[in-house]
Amino acid sequence: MPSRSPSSAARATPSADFVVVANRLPVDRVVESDGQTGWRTSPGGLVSALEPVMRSNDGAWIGWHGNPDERLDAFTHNDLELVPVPLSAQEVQEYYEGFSNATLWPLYHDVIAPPEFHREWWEAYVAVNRRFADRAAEVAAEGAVVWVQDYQLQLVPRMLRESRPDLRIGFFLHIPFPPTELFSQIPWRRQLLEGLLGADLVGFQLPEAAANFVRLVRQRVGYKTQRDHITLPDGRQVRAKPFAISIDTAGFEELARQPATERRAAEIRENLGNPRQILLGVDRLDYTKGLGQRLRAFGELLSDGALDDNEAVFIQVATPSRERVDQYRLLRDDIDRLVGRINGESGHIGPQPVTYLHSSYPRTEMAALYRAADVMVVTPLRDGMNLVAKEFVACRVDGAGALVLSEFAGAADELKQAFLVNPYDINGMKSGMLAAMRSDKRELARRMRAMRKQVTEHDISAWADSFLTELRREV
Ligand code: ADQ
Repeated sequence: MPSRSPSSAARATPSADFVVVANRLPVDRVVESDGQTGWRTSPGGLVSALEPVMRSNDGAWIGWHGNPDERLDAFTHNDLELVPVPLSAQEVQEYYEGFSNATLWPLYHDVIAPPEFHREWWEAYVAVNRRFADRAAEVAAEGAVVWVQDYQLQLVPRMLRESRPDLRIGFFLHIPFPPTELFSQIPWRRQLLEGLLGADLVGFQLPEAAANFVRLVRQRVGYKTQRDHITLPDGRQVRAKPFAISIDTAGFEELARQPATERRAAEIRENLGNPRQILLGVDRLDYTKGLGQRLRAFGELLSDGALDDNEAVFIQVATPSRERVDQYRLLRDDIDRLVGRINGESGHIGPQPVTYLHSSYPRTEMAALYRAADVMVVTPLRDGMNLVAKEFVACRVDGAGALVLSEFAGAADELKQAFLVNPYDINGMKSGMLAAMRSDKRELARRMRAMRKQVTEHDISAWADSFLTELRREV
């Protein structure tokens, strides 16, 4: 249920033993039917994973509330202490859209798009990181655990340690951490490394990312390193380790098992004209996700005649994101054109080969889509993890369905029984999709069983527990 406007629950700055610091608060503003504004918890695994830890530890969550040029007091929502950090419209442009999403994001994703370097953006990034660190310093109780999230806040650990050496500070990077050759392009590379070194534990999705970080620290900062340990000149130890993020597996399974979900999945298939094969893609509209390559491969399977017109359809859900960043606007036009071309060339009357959807869906609809699909196609050019792949597997309570997965998604490390493809190799993707469509049921069930075991044993609460246990461990 949305809670009433923040003022009704506004309170003095809390004092918390467990503090999460993230770019966004885990709530979205909603306007109710009576015109009043309130808050609704945003969907997403991170908040549900951290909620129990927050409740049992007097937790607080620090983050931007999503509206520029507005100051808000701390407030509670569903018993969670939320501490808003204000951002001006110019800061949103320079710190968030600029340095975070047009410098760091492309650079950390293999420079798929060229990163832009602007000194004003960097200055805004420093100023905003300072504001988050100052707020965390006010909110954290003596000896508290503070967990800083993601690439927007890499300077916070050091800033916070300088003012609050009593704290235990963890940092987790949700996106890839690049190899030294790419990271070294950043004019402010040393400051970023030193920012992260303010933490006791720096977590990454994959072992290679942790190794990249340790190597960079040795080369660029000159500190002593031994495997995943870094020793600072004052003797303090920093650990860099992998923690592959996951999903609320049981929650997705439960949704997928509901009769209403099964009915909806059947209805989706029927609306598409009962094709033999439904292929599905679900992504934020982002150039890292490899949407163009994937659709091109599918289009060629149709135009080559490898697939009959009525044999297979592709549902691509692509939620627009970061629409004020130029590269995202260009991508949207490209994909619109590509979908139009594939559908235009199909030359038959009836359901179109590609159903292209921009909407955001509730979890129940996502579960129905995952259950309706025969082949889930997840082909990012680079992805820290990719939760969609894991959600699909969790929803296949029927043991059916095939996953085509890019080697360059973090999830490929765990979901080894997927049909693994190189998204830059269009012929390889065509063969991967065909193999997934043509495999017999027993082969698919064998693969799915192994993948389901992986996501069941490694869910999001196991991820949060292992990070926090490692963070609290004395070294
Ligand atoms: P993202 O790049 O956003 O995350 P991903 O891991 O796939 O990518 O998560 C997307 C989430 O949004 C999924 O939970 C999915 O269900 C949901 N979603 C997508 N489209 C939707 C729609 N139309 N309607 C409703 N929900 C939708 C970043 C990194 C990833 C990393 C995660 C977590 O880029 O590599 O896995 O953080 O660390």
